[in-house]
Amino acid sequence: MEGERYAFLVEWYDSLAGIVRRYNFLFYPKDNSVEMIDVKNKRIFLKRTKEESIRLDQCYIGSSVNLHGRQLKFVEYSDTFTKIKLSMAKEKTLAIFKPDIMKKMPLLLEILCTEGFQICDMKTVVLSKSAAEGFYREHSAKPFFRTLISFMTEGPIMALSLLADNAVSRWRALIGPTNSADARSQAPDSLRARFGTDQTRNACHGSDSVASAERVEYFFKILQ
Ligand code: IDP
Ligand code: MG
Repeated sequence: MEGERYAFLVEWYDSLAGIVRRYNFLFYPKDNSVEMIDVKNKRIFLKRTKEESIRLDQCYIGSSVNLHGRQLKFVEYSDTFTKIKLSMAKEKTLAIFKPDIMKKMPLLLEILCTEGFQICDMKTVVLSKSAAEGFYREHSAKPFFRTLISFMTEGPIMALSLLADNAVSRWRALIGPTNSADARSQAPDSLRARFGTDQTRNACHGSDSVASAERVEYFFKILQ
């Protein structure tokens, strides 16, 4: 029997050509082999080869793996089998402790660990006005935008890249509803219920999807 095969869509930034190349990345646990097919021209890019350096637990949405000098970014599952089998698998999300709760840092870090989140990266920054506006650009037309920007720039924030099974939805569940008052009535144990004040001063940020979790790069690569 051939055994299981896991399929992912991966991206590699080809710096020479200046374009992002996309591949179907196939992993066969039985003999720890990898095969890669170019999504665009459907040609085999890497014929099935045993790759000692690749393990299944490194293959999850949001992860980056180095294969023969190429940094491959795992973007999506490419078949239903893989999605169902691994959807409880590890994900990364972006969490932010906003200026209103920076003084509670020791307690917050303890909660993160107790809840089973692994901290992959953390960074304290004071956001400039333009950095905060860039981060929240999809809200630029909202009536609360100016209040939000002045809140997010009033003092340091802590950005964290968190890893856990289903990290995106688990972190959103732990922080609770956007409005701290709603959080107190609907999710009294949530972080926004415990530490937030109102609709704006709500203690934490959490990415709402795997795609937006990639903004983690905004903090760890782009912002100094
Ligand atoms: P989220 O942080 O729960 O994803 P979003 O709707 O994406 O909520 O809004 C981003 C941030 O903008 C919120 O966390 C909060 O600080 C602020 N905000 C959202 N809605 C309101 C509002 O109606 N009034 C004031 N501030 C708001
Ligand atoms: Mg949001």
